[in-house]
Amino acid sequence: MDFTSYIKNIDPEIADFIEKELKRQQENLLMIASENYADEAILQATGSILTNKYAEGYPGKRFYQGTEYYDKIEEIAIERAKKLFGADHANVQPTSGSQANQAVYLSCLNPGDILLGMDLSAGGHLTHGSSASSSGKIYKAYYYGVDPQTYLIDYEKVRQIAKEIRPKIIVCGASAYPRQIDFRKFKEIADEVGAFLLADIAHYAGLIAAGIYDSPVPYSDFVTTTTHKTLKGPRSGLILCKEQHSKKINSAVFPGIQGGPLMHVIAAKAICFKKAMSEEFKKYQIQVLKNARTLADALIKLGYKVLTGGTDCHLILIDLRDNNITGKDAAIALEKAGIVVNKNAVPFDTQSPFITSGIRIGTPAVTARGLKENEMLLIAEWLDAVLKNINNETIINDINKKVKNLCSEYPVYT
Ligand code: DSN
Repeated sequence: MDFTSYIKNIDPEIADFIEKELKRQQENLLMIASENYADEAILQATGSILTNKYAEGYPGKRFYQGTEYYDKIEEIAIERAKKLFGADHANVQPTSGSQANQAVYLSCLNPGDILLGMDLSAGGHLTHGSSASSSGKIYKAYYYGVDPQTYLIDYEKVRQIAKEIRPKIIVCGASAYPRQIDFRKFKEIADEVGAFLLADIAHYAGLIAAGIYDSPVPYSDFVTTTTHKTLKGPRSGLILCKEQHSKKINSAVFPGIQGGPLMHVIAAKAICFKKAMSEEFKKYQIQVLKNARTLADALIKLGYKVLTGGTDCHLILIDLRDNNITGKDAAIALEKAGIVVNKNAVPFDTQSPFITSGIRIGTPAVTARGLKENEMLLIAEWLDAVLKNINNETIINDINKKVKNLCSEYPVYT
């Protein structure tokens, strides 16, 4: 696929970096759990002439003339999102998961209201009330975590905290939690304390769309997601909600926190939702899960501490404290070998977020390029060899050659 022919003539410097990045994506095993390869049709829509126009407002009620086709595109995206997830209402304008969450808070909270979210260090997200984020600055945030023995969410503890602090909203969903979240239980707890329930499914959306991870849609007031992780669409966000919240959600997104919607990205989201309804997408998600489970089992056999003993989704978390390696050193060594993961805090981590004691590994992107269980066993061996020899250049270079060979057998963006 041609990504740079026009750019080269105008800005060879940027074209060169795009070409280099393309090569990086082709020649490495991308195993950051939140990343994926967007299909060519998605890339074409995001690079299309739809970027040229303002369309503030919503279909049928815009602030600019000339939006006839934009209305159609946004209507299609909305209908597909509703159908895909079985939701009453969809707002397809948020430009990211973070903005989707901000809009939900704006729609139903006042500054100083109480929010209960999952602790960042236990696997939650910055926008679930972290003091570094506006969600923790504007609202009064409290946190629940995981059980220190099982690393699973302790729902009784969540209930206890909720009863003590009486939140106006409970946020469930995570960036680094490998197990099924019991959304029904969260709903029970939210009802007991009269709180709204927001489920942030940014990581799990693709698996949910495919029906292999339980959906929070029936239980939640609001569901937010990104569209570029397991969902394999463009870099963007989405809000789903119950009908009674639809008006407030729309005005919280625009004019609440955003101006003109990125209509080229909304077109790409429409394509993404269409693809996510296909049998092929379901097969892909099943393979993502099989691959993550195969990798987890293989790493456990090799002696690694895979938190919770496995996974119900596309990601696994490894606690490296027993291996005497920090997450940072592990991620740097693995990248040299061509296996790109991210350092990740593990629950109750004693290292700083820049160092961490763990790594997070995801299978969406490697599955998208066609890798299956046998390749996961190879990757587990290579991970082990690198982590046991993080300062041995010869071994790391040798693994890198093997990684490049494997990637050439499963090409992307040819
Ligand atoms: N940055 C995303 C992730 O890696 O999980 C969350 O926003």
